[in-house]
Amino acid sequence: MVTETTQTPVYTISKSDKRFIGWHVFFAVAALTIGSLFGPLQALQQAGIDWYPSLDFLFINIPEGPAAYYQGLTLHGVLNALIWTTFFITGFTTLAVIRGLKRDLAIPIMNRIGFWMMVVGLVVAAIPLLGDSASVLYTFYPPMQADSLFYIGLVLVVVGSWIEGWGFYITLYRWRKENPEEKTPLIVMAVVLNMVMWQIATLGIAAEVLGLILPWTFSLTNGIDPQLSRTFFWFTGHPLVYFWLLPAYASWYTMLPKQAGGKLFSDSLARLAFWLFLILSVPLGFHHQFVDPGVPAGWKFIHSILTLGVFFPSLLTFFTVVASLEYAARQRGGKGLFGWIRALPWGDPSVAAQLLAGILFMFGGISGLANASYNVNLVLHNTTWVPGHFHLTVASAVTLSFFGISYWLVPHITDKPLWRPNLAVASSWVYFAGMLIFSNAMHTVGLLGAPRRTPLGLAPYVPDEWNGHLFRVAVGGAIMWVGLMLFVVVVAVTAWQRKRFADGETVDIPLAESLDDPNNAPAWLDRWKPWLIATAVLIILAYGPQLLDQIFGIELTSPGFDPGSPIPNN
Ligand code: HAS
Ligand code: CU1
Repeated sequence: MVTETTQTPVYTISKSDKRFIGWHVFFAVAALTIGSLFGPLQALQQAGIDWYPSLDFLFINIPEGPAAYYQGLTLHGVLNALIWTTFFITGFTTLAVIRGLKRDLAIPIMNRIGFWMMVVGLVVAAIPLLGDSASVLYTFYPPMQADSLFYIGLVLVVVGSWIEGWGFYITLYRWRKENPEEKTPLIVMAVVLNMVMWQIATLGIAAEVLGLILPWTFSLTNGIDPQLSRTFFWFTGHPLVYFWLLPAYASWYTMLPKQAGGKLFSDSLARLAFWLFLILSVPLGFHHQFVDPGVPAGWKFIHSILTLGVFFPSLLTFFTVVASLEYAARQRGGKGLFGWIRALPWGDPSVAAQLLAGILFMFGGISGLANASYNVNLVLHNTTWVPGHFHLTVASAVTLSFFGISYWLVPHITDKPLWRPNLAVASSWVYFAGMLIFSNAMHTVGLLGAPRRTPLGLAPYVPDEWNGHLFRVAVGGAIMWVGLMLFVVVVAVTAWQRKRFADGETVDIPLAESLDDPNNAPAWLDRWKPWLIATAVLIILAYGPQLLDQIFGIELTSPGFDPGSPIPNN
């Protein structure tokens, strides 16, 4: 909605769009709240304290013993890693596109259909999850087999996100037609590129679920090929992590510098980083399959090298974002080699959350480098090191950044001031402190050999030297939960309070200017076609031959297993 004033036209987002974005955030935060309940329960469980069965009244069916752990872990992974992220990202993308282009969505009904399809998918998947017939973890590796409804629900969530994506592409396409001379605003390029990458990436699980899993759960085939399923899964599973990360990067590049009181160091470098993510995010999936016997070593080597390649745009990001922050801090009077860090606006809840996210991500990046190194991976794969790594990435870089974004976004869409900003700052610090303890303990005990995806509190073989670390896992996990609940309370009270902004007062989306003029950025940084072609070519080269080999060698022989019982399903 554009309103003409005496000066320049001002763009305000319509009430109905604000409400629509609000629904995304509502479902995202609700999923995070429920999913995170299992976090401390699992962490305490590692130290031998089993409180999960006491939640019996909340669920349709809580099983006994280790099966209860797997139900909880699946709910934790699906709700936090898949639902919290996807709903928040599509909501944030909607706001970024509308506000970045200063234009309404081209076909609003399309985005609404996509969104409500995601909600239906969530409900459909929740039924078997709560009923303990889908305790297959968020990676749902066959031959573990869940109720068909679980997969159908996930398909609806993914297809819904595609439809929302199409709504964004059409909107951007129309804007480019209307504004042929202008460069796409960086924020819009970043979030739309992320949706395009996601759409290419999810072709993998589409093939896995529609081509292999659903025919198998409907008994149209006698068995499944676990190797091919895993290969399809990781075709999606790796870029999935960048689908989570890029919206956080979009905020670090295009908003955080302004919030910190400065400007983006380089618009061109930022664009380059995003294009590199488009071409490099997908063809790396075998770095999750270094120990898979069915993938030849040469392909693992190629994907290992490409993984080191995708490290590069994150290093670029490190450089550009920290340079922007330093510029801001020095504008604010910051001095010294590192002394400027104190001059950053740490009292702003949105800034504090994102700075703490970035600090934790430095450690997450380092553990990622260890994962990616083929021979080192053989030591840490399937140990608690890996969840240690991904709590520093998706549960820190991404989740804490989304806390930070929520601290201005919720006031923006509700027209209500943030409730208790000091508590909001505290939420991030508490979460940060818990994460430091938790992730350090998970990495360390992983190197000592502790397996991941295992209720160690019930295991008879735990050596004494693990116990101190497992205790730290429990303490860190419990502290993180307190921080997370503070976040939930702050945003919930903000949204539901009666108090509104006084007339004329508002919170706008904080869009940073750049030190270099975006209009001087080279034209090839604003063209989609060459980058899309490069993306397709690289994927075909890095995946094509091995994928064809596995498809032609398909063996639909494995029966399904219910993780709660050792007897095959059929
Ligand atoms: Fe990873 C496994 C390799 C990044 C998530 N990863 C996982 C799994 C998840 C995950 C969920 O190569 C487990 C999957 C499962 O269930 O089995 N990962 C990497 C590499 C990177 C990486 C090389 N991962 C991520 C991100 C994730 C994520 C991001 C989620 C969002 N990962 C692996 C590998 C495995 C793996 C193997 C398989 C392990 C196995 O064996 O199973 C890189 O992209 C990381 C690059 C990051 C950096 C850091 C840059 C730092 C920045 C901070 C700037 C600072 C600021 C603050 C802003 C180079 C940008 C300034 C503050 C001031 C105060 C000044
Ligand atoms: Cu990965």
